[in-house]
Amino acid sequence: MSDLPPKRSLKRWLVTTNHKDVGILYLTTSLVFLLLGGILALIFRAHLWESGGTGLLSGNEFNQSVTTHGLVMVFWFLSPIATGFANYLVPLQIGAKDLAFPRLNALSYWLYLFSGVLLFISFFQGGSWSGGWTIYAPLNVPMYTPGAVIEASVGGTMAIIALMMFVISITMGTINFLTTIHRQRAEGLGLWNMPLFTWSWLLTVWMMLFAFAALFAALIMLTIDRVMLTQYFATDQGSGLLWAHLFWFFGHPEVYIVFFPALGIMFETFQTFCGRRLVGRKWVIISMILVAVQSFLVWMHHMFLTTINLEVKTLFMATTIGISLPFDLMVFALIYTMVKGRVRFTTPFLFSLGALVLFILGGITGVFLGAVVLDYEFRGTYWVVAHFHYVMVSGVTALVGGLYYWWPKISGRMYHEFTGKLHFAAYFIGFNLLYFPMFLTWETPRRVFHYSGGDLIWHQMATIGAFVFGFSFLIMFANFAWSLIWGPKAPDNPWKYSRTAEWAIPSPPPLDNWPGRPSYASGTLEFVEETSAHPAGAATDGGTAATDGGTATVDATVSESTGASGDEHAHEGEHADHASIWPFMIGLGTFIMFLGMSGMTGVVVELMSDQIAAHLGTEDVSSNVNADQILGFADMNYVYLTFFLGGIGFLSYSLFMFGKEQFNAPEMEVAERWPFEGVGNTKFGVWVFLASDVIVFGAVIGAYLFMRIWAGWFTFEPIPDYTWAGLLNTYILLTSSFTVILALVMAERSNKKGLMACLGATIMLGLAFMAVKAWEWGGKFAQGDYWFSGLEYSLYYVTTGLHALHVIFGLLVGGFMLYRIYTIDAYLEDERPVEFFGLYWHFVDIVWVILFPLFYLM
Ligand code: HEM
Ligand SMILES: [Cu+2]
Repeated sequence: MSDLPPKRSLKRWLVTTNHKDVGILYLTTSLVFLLLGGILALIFRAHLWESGGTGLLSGNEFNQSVTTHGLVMVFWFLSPIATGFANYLVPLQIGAKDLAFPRLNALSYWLYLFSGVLLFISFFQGGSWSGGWTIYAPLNVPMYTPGAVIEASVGGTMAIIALMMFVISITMGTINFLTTIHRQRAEGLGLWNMPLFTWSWLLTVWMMLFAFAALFAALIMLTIDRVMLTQYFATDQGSGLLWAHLFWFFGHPEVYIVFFPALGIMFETFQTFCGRRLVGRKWVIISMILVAVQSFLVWMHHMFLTTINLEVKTLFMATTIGISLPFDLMVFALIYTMVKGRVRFTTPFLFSLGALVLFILGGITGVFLGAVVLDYEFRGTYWVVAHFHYVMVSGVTALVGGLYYWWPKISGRMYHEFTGKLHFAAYFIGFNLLYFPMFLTWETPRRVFHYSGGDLIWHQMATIGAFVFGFSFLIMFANFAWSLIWGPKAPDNPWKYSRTAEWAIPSPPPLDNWPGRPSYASGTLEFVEETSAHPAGAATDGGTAATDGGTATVDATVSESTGASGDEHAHEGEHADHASIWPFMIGLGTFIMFLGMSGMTGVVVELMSDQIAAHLGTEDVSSNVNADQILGFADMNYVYLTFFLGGIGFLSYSLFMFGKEQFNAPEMEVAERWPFEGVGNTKFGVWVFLASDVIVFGAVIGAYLFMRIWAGWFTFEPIPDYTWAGLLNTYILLTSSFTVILALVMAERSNKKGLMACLGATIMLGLAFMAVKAWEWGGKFAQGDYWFSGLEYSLYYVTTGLHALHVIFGLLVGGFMLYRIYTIDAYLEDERPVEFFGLYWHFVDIVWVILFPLFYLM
């Protein structure tokens, strides 16, 4: 850990872990992706100027542009821009000094940035993924995309791996934010009193945790299909439906994940610019919680056109339409806040209001799609395109409002108000010109560039709208550039009625956020001396604390009532160090490794070509796969191989250095933590991580059950014939759970030798498990049974292989800990890391206890 270089140096941005810096990085990066995604859209809208296409793009290029546009906008722009706001603002709104794990936060960012770079590299690998952002099976595996697209299989794999890397970044972010919001709230700030943006973000990250884990599992299976030739999504045995279930179990919550932060911004800006607290604030929060839970119960409305029976479809129609009720409540709360307050039409408010209008239109047209019968008609048409753009870009609208709202806080300067309004006018007109005609062209199939001549005029209007809409963003960038150079200095609080804590400190806020320790114990925000005794039993939820929401009658802003001023001198020296290069290095290592992995299919085929030929020559287990087509992939590409292996080396080294580095995250001594008082940040983080891992395994095991049931449970032929090997391994792992408990006992007694012996025994048992496993797999390979031999084989090898990877990861961590104990007497004073390792290890054991009967006995 070293000092933080000044903001003008590049180095600062490579090593920073400060939440405000990371927030700025997220915001700017996501805006760059917005531009890239927008340019793609303008290109394909230009192509659609004539009904047969203008010839600007080839068919395949059109598909790639549309697909990548969708992926970039949903994943690399819309989710991360909200993460940027959250990074900057959530700690400020809850009175924390930083996120719970600042280095992990920087790591999330670097993984995000590099994953986006990988996505765009895919264009130069023979062409990117072209099968739509929903990546439907079975078109998502190379065997089903012959001809020109097969050459693009490296690029296609790259896009999918890029998405996987993005999901890893998201998962780390969720762990970080959940720990932060649940454990780092300033004294007296109960959950109910949290500002609404933080509330919306809390629910967003909870949804992310579960939704993205399901996507992660799906992407793991897909990547293995593409790189190692397993057959999850290549069969006629339920592949297509399996993908749809996994994707939409993620995909529907995702639409709320991208919308919730926007909703949070709408609540904040409505309060500030209507000068009163949100009407029905508690009910709004309850509605948001309801939506968050219910979002996981509606995914099948994306599958109304499949063979799922009508009763189930009807049920999902009901849950879908039911979810609009809490949304109605939120919409009415916003409208009544306007009616009851005094509105000031500043730029941020205009954008929020615009977002509300668009959301209402998007919501109404969504109910059409939620009705089974109407969906039969509208599904797969431009109606859907129009609907989800109204909803999603409504979210974008509010987020743009957020950019204006917090611009003075982040940049320290005011933007130009009239130009802001001009931007809104161009934006709103452009938007509606772009998307409204799409409702009228609902007979045009989506993602197709040959539309009927009769729709020409609507498509041309949409294309014009697209350019107006795109151009409007240039006004915004010009405004911000002007502001940075010539804009007047922003006061601490430029908005009269904003009440959230970020407005109580200077613009931009100092590195350490607060003079002293923020506290809401008295009902309003105050800064107490860090050294003062902790008052016990502070009021946590009196409902009176002025933490959120303007008021038109009490004319007191936060900064007046708190007396916050510029005297942050006392704390400058204390936290001068926020720097670490290792998050960047780990991101780079992952980048190199994944870049290599995208080209490994050919290497795998080359290495296994004899077995593939022999296998597909003798028995035709999977009738869909043709040996010639697969063998056509053979290509011992040493460049990719080198990247892959080199990346693993680089990554391992960086992780090792990251683990060794001394870094103290700011822990809050006094904080509101209900209901997680006694847990500890890291432990909480480990639990959250394990919760997401449960979903990953749940989805993979679920895929096994799904396909086995599809085949007919008893006609499905399970693979293992070495039942006793599985049984032996069950004993071995269970024993290792005991040794890891003993290790904790030894650590608690500060018994170094005992600790090393018990941890060492755990590692030996883990190695024994892996040895038995290797023997078992070796035996099967000798019989000619490989992971590509058929669907049952894929299921067996991948599910147990994923578990084995978890064991290997545990062994690496365990080995690292052993090294730390040996070299620096680690964990003898503070045994908690041993406990966390134990939690993980027990989890891996429990998974095996589930896998063993499923694969070996049933
Ligand atoms: C207000 C309640 C909503 C309802 C009732 C609703 C309903 C639906 C339905 C039934 C579909 C499937 C249509 C089809 O594929 O035929 C759909 C598609 C979609 N919705 Fe919504 N939706 C709602 C809100 C949202 C929100 C909040 C977002 C995003 C922020 C969103 C984004 C999308 C997207 C991206 C698709 C496209 C799926 C695809 O690519 O096939 N929706 N919606
Ligand atoms: Cu949905």
